[in-house]
Formats: sequence, structure tokens, C-alpha cells
Amino acid sequence: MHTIATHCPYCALQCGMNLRPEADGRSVTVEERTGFPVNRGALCGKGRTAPAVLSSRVRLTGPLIRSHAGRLEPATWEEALDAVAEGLARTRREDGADAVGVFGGGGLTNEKAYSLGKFARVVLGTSQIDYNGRFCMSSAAAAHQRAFGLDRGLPFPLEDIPRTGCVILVGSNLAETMPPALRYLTELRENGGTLIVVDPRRTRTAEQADLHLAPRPGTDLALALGLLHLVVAEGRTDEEFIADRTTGWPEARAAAMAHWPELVERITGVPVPRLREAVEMFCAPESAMVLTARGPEQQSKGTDTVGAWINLCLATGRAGRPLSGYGCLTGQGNGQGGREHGQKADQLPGYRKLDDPAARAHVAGVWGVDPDTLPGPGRSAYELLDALGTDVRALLLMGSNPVVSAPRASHIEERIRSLDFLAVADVVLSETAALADVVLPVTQWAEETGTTTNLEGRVILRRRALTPPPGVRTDLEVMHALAARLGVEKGFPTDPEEVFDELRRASAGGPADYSGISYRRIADEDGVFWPCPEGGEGAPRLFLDRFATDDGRARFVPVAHRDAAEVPDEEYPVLLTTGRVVSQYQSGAQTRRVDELNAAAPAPFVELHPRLAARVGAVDGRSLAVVSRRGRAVAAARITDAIRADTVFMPFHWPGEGRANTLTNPALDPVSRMPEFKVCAVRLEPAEE
Ligand SMILES: Nc1nc2c(c(=O)[nH]1)N[C@H]1C(S)=C(S)[C@@H](COP(=O)(O)OP(=O)(O)OC[C@H]3O[C@@H](n4cnc5c(=O)[nH]c(N)nc54)[C@H](O)[C@@H]3O)O[C@H]1N2
Ligand SMILES: Nc1nc2c(c(=O)[nH]1)N[C@H]1C(S)=C(S)[C@@H](COP(=O)(O)OP(=O)(O)OC[C@H]3O[C@@H](n4cnc5c(=O)[nH]c(N)nc54)[C@H](O)[C@@H]3O)O[C@H]1N2
Ligand code: SF4
Ligand SMILES: [Mo]
Repeated sequence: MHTIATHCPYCALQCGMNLRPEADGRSVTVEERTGFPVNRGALCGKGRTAPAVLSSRVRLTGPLIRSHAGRLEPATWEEALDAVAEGLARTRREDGADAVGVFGGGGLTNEKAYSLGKFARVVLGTSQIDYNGRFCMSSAAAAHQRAFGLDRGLPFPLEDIPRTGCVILVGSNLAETMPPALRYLTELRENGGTLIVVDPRRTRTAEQADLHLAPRPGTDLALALGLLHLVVAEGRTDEEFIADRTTGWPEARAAAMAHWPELVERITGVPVPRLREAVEMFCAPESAMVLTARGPEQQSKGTDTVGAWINLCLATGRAGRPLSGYGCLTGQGNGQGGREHGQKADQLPGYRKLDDPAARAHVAGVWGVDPDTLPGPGRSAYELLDALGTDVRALLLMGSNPVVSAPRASHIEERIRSLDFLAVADVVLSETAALADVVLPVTQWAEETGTTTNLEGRVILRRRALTPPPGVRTDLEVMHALAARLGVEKGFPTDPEEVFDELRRASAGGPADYSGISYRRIADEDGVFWPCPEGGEGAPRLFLDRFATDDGRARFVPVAHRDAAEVPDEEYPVLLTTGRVVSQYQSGAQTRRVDELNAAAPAPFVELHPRLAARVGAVDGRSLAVVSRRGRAVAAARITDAIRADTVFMPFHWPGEGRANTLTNPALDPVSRMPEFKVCAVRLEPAEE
């Protein structure tokens, strides 16, 4: 039997894989797809085991409605869709359109994300839509916009990485979060290039580095400024590049000069000689790159922090040139495309701005509505979740599990419980779906067709390989049916290619222009890089001639270090940071349902240094309580000298007692509205077993 070429349902690498349908037509096996350039056949354990979530043993197989007794009970699709339409309409009638919220996800295909944004603005007429990507790469996106006038996570394909001279990888543990991508770093070093990893922990990724800098969490901004200071002091700036291709250098230079090396050592804990080594490694070769991920970005100053790393690239002429530049390693399966087509609070498709009259007119034209009927910008993700049960009284949730993944999660869980009405579309009964009034079971990656845009800006096609079980519908079918019940008969097609063709028109002429991309072209070209105007070529490499600003020049932004929103004190003397392990994905809703992955990563833990463990009486493998101003979590201690002695680390993949987000601080970055997942203050207490 033939195989179907498609992509993994999980992270932003969007590894290519082949699916072989079994004779029964109800299951698939994963096979190598060596021809796809990003992963050349390699897959991590999550991708390899993804078909396990297709099994009816773990997934939702039919709609559920909460009964008068308070239990979720099986219902027909007609009943469930009627109940959702009525729930949303009632709130709108009684409390106004903005009392209805929509929360989306960066795992949704472009077609779904586009339709969800349109559904909110056209069918519900609400401004209250945002999505979990706000928790992901929003700080890097904002910094990209500010400096380059355009936000595409990587302005070059991954294949450029092995050919550059030096990579500074800031707060990315890609050996665990994108395992097949580690190959690019290995090849870089085989080619004579060097790797610097910046992470408070000596991760599997840091172990590969020529130089590992382990700053105190929340101090990357000072670190980048300190490196820029040394670049200036040592006369290593590229004055010609600065003069020809940038603006704002004098102010940015002055800001960096206020961060002299000894001060930076005091703030970050990174010794001055290590700073000098890093500058030498970064400046000596012809070309170099800085790549950031969630470590420096998920901070209440994430935008400025990324800005400081961009300034370092600009001052040394390491941007807008071949094999050089700044890039952000986007996280979710469609983390890139999901941030372009309108599920963000301030955005219209094609990365257009909702408050731009010309953008409103263009998109309203494609949608066949009066531009004046489009609502304005709404609240950011955390602010939206925080408003549930007060200003926002009904919510439609598609593609996120905030009970586990939102900061200050006990509070957010309580807000969700206080809603008048909650509808959740999901593939499994997630912790958030379990609180819903109506649960709509939807199809999965292997059962539907649609495009995603990987971390390189490469638009790719996932293909349907399986007939979905009879009790589930696609997200597009859900939106179509709800729109019809709410009085909008047209404009929500269920055929993904039809949606994509409309998205192309809506994006035409915008910053993320998809108008020249078609399903056919994606198949022929191993994906097409945006921007790609009608009839044009895709653009794997950006900014080589000009940046996307009005004057074509990149903008330095003067930034200064500031403390994290919460710093250690007597009561909460230890820093907590959070992140991921290789065998679980995000809130764990999908991967905690896969036996093989659970065997590898069965439970949450608290990673801490032996010295800190001795001080607080923690014993390896025994329960340890972690207490912050938001709450208390308990997980097994994991004692290792691979972490700073002033910091503990918890993965956030689990609900319940070991939920890391019970502890995290929702302090927001003022520009991106990113919460500070990566730094808060805690104390440790031995816990009862
Ligand atoms: N296995 C697995 N893979 C995934 C995911 C998953 O859940 N599981 N999720 C996907 C998604 S959506 C994303 S966004 C990516 C995330 O990918 P990464 O950004 O690689 O993942 P994290 O573990 O969140 O954070 C990376 C590193 O930041 C470090 N760090 C913590 N605080 C700081 C700090 O203040 N400064 C610096 N420089 N570093 C710090 C942590 O120690 C950690 O090693 O992964 C994607 N891939
Ligand atoms: N403490 C801490 N918290 C964090 C982070 C951190 O580093 N530390 N990282 C943050 C980051 S970067 C991210 S991206 C978020 C992610 O956190 P979440 O938004 O909770 O991400 P997922 O667990 O992927 O949730 C996706 C949900 O949608 C379902 N789903 C999957 N595909 C589809 C689909 O096509 N349609 C529908 N309707 N549902 C689908 C899944 O089953 C799952 O229940 O977590 C954030 N939270
Ligand atoms: S690295 Fe990401 S895309 Fe590749 S197989 Fe693993 S989870 Fe899937
Ligand atoms: Mo993410």
C-alpha cells in the first residue's frame, strides 16, 4: 500500500514523515521521509509515537454536554452545536459582543487560525480574541518588528547554520525541544564553527557547546549589553554596516556603555573572562548568528532582551548578510503561521494590523463586510484569561490547555470555572476541556489536510492519511456549523484548500504575503517560504538588500537592564525557572496519553544543585515543596550539579500537585504582553511523602 507524505503534529520543526495506512484504514504507521530537507528522515520520540493519540482508547470520540447533575454526558452533534451557539448567543445578547471571548492556539493550521480570527470578528463581532502564542514567541516577534519591520522567526533556512562561523544560542534547549535540529549545530562544529550556549542549566544542548555561559535567570538583557560594551571597547564594531544599513546607533551605543563588564558580571554571575571569550568567538569569523528561544523571551522584559541581542548583531554587521543574522526558534507546530493570520488580539490576516484603516478595508473587502463592523484590538492572552467570569463571560477555546499552561494557573483555573459558558474543541479531554459546558471532539493531523508554517517561514502541507472516526468533526466543520447557527451562512467553508485560497487573497500585499503559495506548489517545492506574492518566488533569505522598515534600515533600540518583576528576598530566596523535557509536549494533554513517552518522563520534578539541596534538606527522589507568592507545588527532587545553585527548574507538562504554573508570575512584558514564565522567587520546603 502507498504512503502519504506529511508532517509531525507537534513542534515548529514540522519534521517530514511518511504515513502508511494499515489495511483497516483506521490506523497508520510512521515511516522515514528522507527527502524533506529540515529533518532528512530523523524524528524524535514524540513524532514517532504521534499515531498513539489517534487511538480511540485515549481520544474523544463524541461530543459531551454538561448535565444538570454537573457531569459531562454524551450528546449528539446537533445537540452540542446548538448548545454552543445558544451559549455564545445568550452572553452576547445579555452582556454584549465583547463578553464573548475566543482563545486559539499556535498548533492550529493556517486555515483554522485564519477561520477562527474571522469567526471572532465577523460572526461573534468580538474584539476579545487571543491565543497561546502570546505565551510563546511574542517577545521575539515584537523585537523583530521593532528592529527589522517584519517578524519571521528565522530570516534564513536552518541549512545556513552549519556554514556560519559562530552561533550564540540563548535559552534554547533544542537537544530536547527539537532533537533533529541538533544535527545543524553538530555540523557547524564539524565545519570549524563555534557554539556558545547561554542557559542557567548545563543542558544536553549546553553540553555540545564550546562555551557555556550560565547566567542567573532573568539577566540575559545585561549579558547582551555587556557583550556589546566589550565589542565597542575592543573596537570590533562594523562602522560601515552601521552607517549604511541602520539607524539609532548613538543611543544604543550609549545604553550599552552604561553596562561595563564588572557590573554585568555582578548582575549575571558570568565572569568577565567568559564575556571576553564570547566576544572573541562571535567577532573573529566572517559570519555569525544569534538564535534565541524561550529562555530570554519569556521574561517581563523579553522584548528588550531580544532587542539587546539584535543590537549586538547589528553593531557587528551580523544581520542582513549571508550566513549571518538574528533568529528566534519558534515553538509550536504552527507557531509561525499561527501568529500571522488573525487569531492575535491586534491582528488581521497577512500580519496586518487591526488598527490600520487600509488593512481593515482590504480584509473587510475579502470577507464581504463593512470595515466599520470589524471590532478593534482586544486583550492579550493572560489579560483575557484574567477577565474570564467578569468582563468576558463566555469562551470558545480551540487548541490550548490553559489550566496547565497559563501562568498563575490556580487563579486562571478559578477564572475559567467562573465563566457562564465554556465550549472547548479538542482531540482529548484536556484538563481545561474537563471544565467545559460543551466539549466538541475534533479530528487530528493525520485525519485532515491543512498548511502550517514552520520555524523557518516555510509553508508546508499536512495531508489526510486516515478516515477519522465517525463521532468527530474537523475544526473547520465546527466553525462552519456554528457560524450558520449564529446567522452567517456563507464564508466558513469546510474544505481546507478553499479556506487557504481565501487566506491567500486576504494576505495579498500584507507583510506575510501568501498569495503566490498554493497546495500544488508546496508539494512540488518541499514547502514555500513567505513572503511569496502572486506569481513570485518564495523568500528563504530575508533582509539581504534591505530591511522591511520604511527606510530599509534596521533600527537599533536603546535598551537598559532592569530586574525581573520578582527578585529573591528573605522569604522567597530561590529563583524558579521552568521549561520542557524531551518526552512530553506542552501541557501534556497529548503526550501524557502515550505510554512510551510516559515511561520515559512519568512525573514532574524539581531540579536543584547539591549545595542548595543540602541547605534545604532535599533528598534525591523525595518530594519537595516549592512555594511562591501564587501557591505551592510538590514534586520529586532531582539533584544535579548541572544547574546554578541559586536556581531550581521545573518542567510544566503536568497538572495537579506538581503543576509548575501554580507558582509562576504573570508579570507581563509591556510591549509583547508575554508573562514571566522563566523567573520568579520561591522557597523550598521538605514535603510529606
Ligand atoms: N519535548 C518538547 N519539545 C518542544 C515543546 C515541548 O513542550 N516539549 N514545546 C515546543 C514549544 S511550543 C516551544 S516554545 C519550544 C521551546 O523550546 P526551548 O526554548 O528550547 O524550551 P524551554 O525548555 O522552555 O527553555 C529553554 C531553556 O531556557 C533555559 N532558561 C530558563 N531561564 C532562562 C533565562 O533566564 N535565560 C536563559 N538564557 N535561559 C533560560 C532553560 O533552562 C531551558 O533549558 O519547544 C518546542 N518543542
Ligand atoms: N511554566 C511555563 N508555562 C508555559 C511555558 C513555559 O515555558 N513554562 N511555555 C508556554 C508556551 S511557549 C506555550 S506554546 C504554551 C503551550 O501550552 P498549551 O496552549 O496548553 O499547549 P498544548 O498543550 O499544546 O495545548 C493544545 C491543546 O489543543 C489540543 N489540540 C491539538 N491540536 C488541535 C487541533 O488541531 N484543534 C483543536 N481544537 N485542538 C487541538 C491539544 O490536545 C491540547 O489540549 O505553554 C506556555 N506555558
Ligand atoms: S522534533 Fe518536533 S516536529 Fe520533529 S518529530 Fe519531534 S516533535 Fe515532531
Ligand atoms: Mo511555545
